[in-house]
Amino acid sequence: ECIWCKSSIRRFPDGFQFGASTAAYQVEGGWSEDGKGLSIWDVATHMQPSPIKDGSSGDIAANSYHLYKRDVEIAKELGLDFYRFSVSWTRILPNGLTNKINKLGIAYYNGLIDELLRNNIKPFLTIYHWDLPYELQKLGGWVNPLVTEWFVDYAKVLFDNFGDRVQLWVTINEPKQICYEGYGDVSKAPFINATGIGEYICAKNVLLAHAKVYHLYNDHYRQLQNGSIGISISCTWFDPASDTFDDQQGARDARRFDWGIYAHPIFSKDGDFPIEVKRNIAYKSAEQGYSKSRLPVLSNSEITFIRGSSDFFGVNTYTSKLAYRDASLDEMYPAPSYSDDIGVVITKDPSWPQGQSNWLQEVPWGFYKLLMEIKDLYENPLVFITENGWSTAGGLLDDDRVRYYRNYLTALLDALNQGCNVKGYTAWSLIDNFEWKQGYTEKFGLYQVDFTSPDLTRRPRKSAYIYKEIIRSKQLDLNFEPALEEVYES
Ligand code: GBH
Repeated sequence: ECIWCKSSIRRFPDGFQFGASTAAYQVEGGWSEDGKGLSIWDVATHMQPSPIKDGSSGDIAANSYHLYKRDVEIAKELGLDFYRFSVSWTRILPNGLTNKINKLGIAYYNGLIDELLRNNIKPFLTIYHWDLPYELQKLGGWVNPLVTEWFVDYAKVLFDNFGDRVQLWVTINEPKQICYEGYGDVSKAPFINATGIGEYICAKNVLLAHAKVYHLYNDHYRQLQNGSIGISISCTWFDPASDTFDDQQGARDARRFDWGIYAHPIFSKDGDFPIEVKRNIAYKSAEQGYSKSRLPVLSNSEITFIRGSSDFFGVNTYTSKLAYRDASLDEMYPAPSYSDDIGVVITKDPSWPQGQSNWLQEVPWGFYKLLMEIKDLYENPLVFITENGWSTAGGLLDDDRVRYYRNYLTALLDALNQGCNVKGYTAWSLIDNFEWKQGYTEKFGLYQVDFTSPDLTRRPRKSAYIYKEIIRSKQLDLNFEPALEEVYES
């Protein structure tokens, strides 16, 4: 029975916050303007042959570097409580390190933050959303343990310059995408193929970098600046493909590897990596002849340092998958590899609605189960949904995105009814943008951006009117329809 498709009008709790998100490299453009240094994505998108599907780049993107006032106007039109954006590390520190602080970079974000505050919209600042300084990548990037110090030095500059006005912070966006996609499966810059080893070294460094910045804020800024700081972890729900014990265990292991490896050390009572992850990797490593586990150890002091280092759990979630165990798995994946370590086969149900992104299926009950498991595993932490959204090929009449948002928000309301402590929801994305390796072929915006027009015109989609009404009324009315002339004539 469908628990999420009840049709009555349902209300969000008082104080529930709504926002929308973007990330610097995906919207800003201005890639070499005003003293900005090169990031790994600037370098990646200029490689020949291009690793990007349509050969495009974020050189100009949605040109938010120059059009940020229009972006804030859009946030205002939608009635957002907050706008989540990220800072480009090399716009602030062109070489990655603090020997040179770029005043014009600071000025850009001051302009954006002040414009938001003038419009009564809270700035929600992500310190790192994947655009590592290229100079630091030359030194190994996220697999060099020194990255934790580079990251702290950078974050300090942000707290010093923006912390008087910014009270919502995310340290790092989506550790798995940084580590596994960047150092495991070559689907994100820096495209280093070291699966089975690289993503685990990265995982430890990301956790320590995050925790150091949390403690920096906690010890030196919180009292004066009075904000909240957390981390955003991408969470996919993996459901067992059958109800056998094996498949249930397999799906659980898939969840532990996907997000538990990052969430457990921070949010669980005991800290450290999940037992399932430690056990699988240790077992396979021994079998493969390694002298110790390929998963780095967290020492007792590191466990203590990381545990509890977040004021909230930022959940980025889009989709679900099915997982099952298979006896012939040994031949299926290379060893060592992340997929081999998990030990499951991943599929999807062909009946699930499909987005424009091949990985994206609409499974609202998976969102509900995810929130319930986070509540159970981590003693009902404060949760912010920091990303959730749907891709299309384009067009203003995005009825499938409308359906997705309504069904996911219904699942969220169901989870709130069960006592989940979710305080806010963030749509990905405010506007169409550069979708990493997919270039501009997948659109996530509530507002369409016309990338062929010189002024990168933004226009609201149907989903923007729907979201706006949800925010205005603080309720979900499945029968609300905006006037279609409005959608076409805007
Ligand atoms: C987010 O990443 C990013 O933060 C954002 O920059 C990006 O534009 C946005 O999403 C849209 O992609 O189901 O096992 O096949 C989300 C990354 C990649 C996470 C696909 C879930 C599916 C894994 N997602 N992944 S699986």
